[in-house]
Amino acid sequence: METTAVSTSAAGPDEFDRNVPRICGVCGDKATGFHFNAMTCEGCKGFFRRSMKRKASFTCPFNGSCTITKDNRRHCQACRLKRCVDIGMMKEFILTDEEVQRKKELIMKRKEEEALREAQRPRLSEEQSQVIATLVEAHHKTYDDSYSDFTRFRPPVRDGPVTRSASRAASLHSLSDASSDSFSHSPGEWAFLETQGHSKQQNQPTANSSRLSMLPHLADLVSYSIQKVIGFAKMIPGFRDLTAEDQIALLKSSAIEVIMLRSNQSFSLEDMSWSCGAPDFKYCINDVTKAGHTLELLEPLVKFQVGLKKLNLHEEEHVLLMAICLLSPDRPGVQDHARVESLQDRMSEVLQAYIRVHHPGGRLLYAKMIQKLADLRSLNEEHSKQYRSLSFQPEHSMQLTPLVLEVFGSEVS
Ligand code: VDX
Repeated sequence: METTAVSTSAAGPDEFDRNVPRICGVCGDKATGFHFNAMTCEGCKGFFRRSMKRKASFTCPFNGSCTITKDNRRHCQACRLKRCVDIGMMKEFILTDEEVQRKKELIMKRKEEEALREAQRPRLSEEQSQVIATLVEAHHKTYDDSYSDFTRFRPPVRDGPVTRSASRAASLHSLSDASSDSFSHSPGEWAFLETQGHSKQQNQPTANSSRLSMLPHLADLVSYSIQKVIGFAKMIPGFRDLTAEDQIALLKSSAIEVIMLRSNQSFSLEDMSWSCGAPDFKYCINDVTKAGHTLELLEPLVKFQVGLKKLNLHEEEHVLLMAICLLSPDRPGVQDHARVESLQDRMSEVLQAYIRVHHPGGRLLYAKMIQKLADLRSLNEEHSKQYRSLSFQPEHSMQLTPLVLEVFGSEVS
């Protein structure tokens, strides 16, 4: 016998979309789907199939017009079957035993394939997941999104435009004459700041601008951040097992990089600045020049922040990147290079596995993140240069904190 092999009981994709009440069209019981072309319950589905297979013929003991309900559906087979046909059930939709068998096999095969796919899906090992959980927790414990501690820093002071002397104060060339605004000297690379539109008066070093009005606040922010970075580092699996000397070498050389990385969390693409809650704690490039830094650092620093922000890192990736940065074996002063390298390698593997498993479309992400580490090296280099000029000037270095002086200082322990 030729029967159409159509899936009747398995729900087709559109079956649940069809706006049909899930009530059996034969008896009114709860329906389980379309069976042999009509929405029915399991009972009426079975009844129809059995009746067709047996080629049964029933006669109604009453007058051939019984109303079939859930409770009386067994009473009159003739009217129940008539109702089946009336609502569209068709024997052509019944599968032969062979077809039933083939269909079962097909379902089994699909299930097995799915199980295989599931088993082959790349996964993070228990240990790798643990590393991530530890780092995320470490970061939460050391990065306060409310920035409420910032009120304890020396307050930010934003007055007047940056004058030539303020910029020059930060540069090595002006060591001996940080506050004399002499035009007869070589103008230097910052001369463009005063080419047009600046009145003589604006170019006069005001007490505040030559004093770098933002330095106290930003020095405190950075000092506070160094403490947090140290706290984070201590929670990186394996970090505490390094010698104290290596821990210090890693922290001293990477602190500014990790600060630049973590600060991305407060960086906003909309206003191209770091926004830390209160309006007072929003830092733009101009504010940082008032802490003695120049565009030679700040322009690439902001570019870096923009690029990093656009990677849209998951928090897991963000914390792994900070850990990888901190665990760079090639930092000056590191003794046990091999040990640091193996810790870093472990983090890199976790990061790559994480991206593979959890970051859709992250095929190139790892490479882009590693490029960010390279960018950080050159930002570090430029910061060190500018920090040196700053720290050579007692009137500015006195505004720093002991921790900043120690960490950014050139002394070796
Ligand atoms: O995200 O040479 C994070 C916590 C918050 C805020 C924050 C922002 C970082 C910024 C914005 C954090 C201001 C200018 C900073 C920049 C990172 C580096 C840069 C501090 C710190 C300065 C070039 C650093 C100068 C330091 C010094 C004056 C000592 O932790």
